[in-house]
Amino acid sequence: MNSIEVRQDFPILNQEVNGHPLVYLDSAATSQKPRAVIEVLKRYYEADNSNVHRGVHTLGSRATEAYELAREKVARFINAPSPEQVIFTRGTTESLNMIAYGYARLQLKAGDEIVLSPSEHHSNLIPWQQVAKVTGATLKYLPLQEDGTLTLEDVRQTVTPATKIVALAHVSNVLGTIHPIKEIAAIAHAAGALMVVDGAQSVPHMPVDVRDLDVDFLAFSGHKMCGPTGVGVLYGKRKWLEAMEPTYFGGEMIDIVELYDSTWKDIPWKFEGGTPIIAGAIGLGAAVDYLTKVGMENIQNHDMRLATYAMERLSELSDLTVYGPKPGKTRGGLVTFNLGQVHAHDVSTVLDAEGIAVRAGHHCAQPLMRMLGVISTVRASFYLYNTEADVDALVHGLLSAKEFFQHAIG
Ligand code: C6P
Repeated sequence: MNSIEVRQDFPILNQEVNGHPLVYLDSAATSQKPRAVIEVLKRYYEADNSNVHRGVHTLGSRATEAYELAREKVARFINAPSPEQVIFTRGTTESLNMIAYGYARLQLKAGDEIVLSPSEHHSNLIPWQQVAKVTGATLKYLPLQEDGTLTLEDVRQTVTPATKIVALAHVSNVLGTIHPIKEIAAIAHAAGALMVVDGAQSVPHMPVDVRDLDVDFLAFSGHKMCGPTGVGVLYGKRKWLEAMEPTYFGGEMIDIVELYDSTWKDIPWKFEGGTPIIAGAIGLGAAVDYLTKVGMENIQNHDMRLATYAMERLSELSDLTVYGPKPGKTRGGLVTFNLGQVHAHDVSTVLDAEGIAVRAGHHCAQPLMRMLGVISTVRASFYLYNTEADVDALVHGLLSAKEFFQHAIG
């Protein structure tokens, strides 16, 4: 994979910001979109736009065919046993809430346990807090090692026969740690619990095979994997999806409606009430085609190589605290750090003046920030279109920030 060639597929990267060539290092927040995806969206709206599963006119059939084909592409991408196990949602947040609301809220009771890690994104934390509140179930947190990793021994100690759900991010959006989901799923299953995986930061960056990992549910977002905003995926094992209640009731998801009761369609349609995210799903199908063409293993190797290079280059800078796995240890394609006591927003503002886009803040992981003893961090995240030159630009920008805030760093 040649990231310099890949960059040509992303028109947005070819611009200057604040008088400097744009260096986009915020793909963990949202990725940029290749021309192939933009063109498919344009073509859809110019030629095929229509509602799906309703009219029998030609445009309606074309839109329905394209929408269902996108489902097949996504199913193949994660090696789901069937397309019916792929539900289009608005994103990871909605997918996780649907599991919590439509499955866990109805199945769990007082005395049951939900096991999480303290580094979860709020989207994989607050829905479980809500489930615990209404069912009387208990939240249990796995201990995190200093570098943000989990040990399987701790997982074995924490998961008990009372555990009904283990819900974890595959890759942390703050620390870049990659959790051993396959091994954790085996421990969860041995205890009779379900494995729910937040794949927001893994599915875009590495091959994810739901059958190999043997996960019960997987949630991810289209916009972080070259697809449009507003579309995401909920994958589930058939038996759990069949047991799960819809979250949204209305048009399209029904079988028979009577005055006092109604019945639902089969999966996946019972979960897609109302006009679904048609263009979004078709755009996500195009994104999956694009990523498959580049090769997910190539992308994974590329992102990890850039993170390793960034760790090396950042170690040249004094006054920088880098969080997560130590140099030489496996990490996903991102680095999170602070410059002395300077607020992350201030560092980010100086970087922006040099055309460098990073994310600053608590990254929707406030409990983790508290564990790290900070209120915010700066995060640079990499994707297939980033190059070593982008990392060099980041280091240059951080040197400028150091100079600018020398008085605060001391
Ligand atoms: N993290 C980040 O900058 P949505 O917003 O529904 O597409 O994804 C939510 C989400 C869930 N889990 C993880 C691990 C995530 O990283 C995210 C999104 C972005 O880190 C925006 S807060």
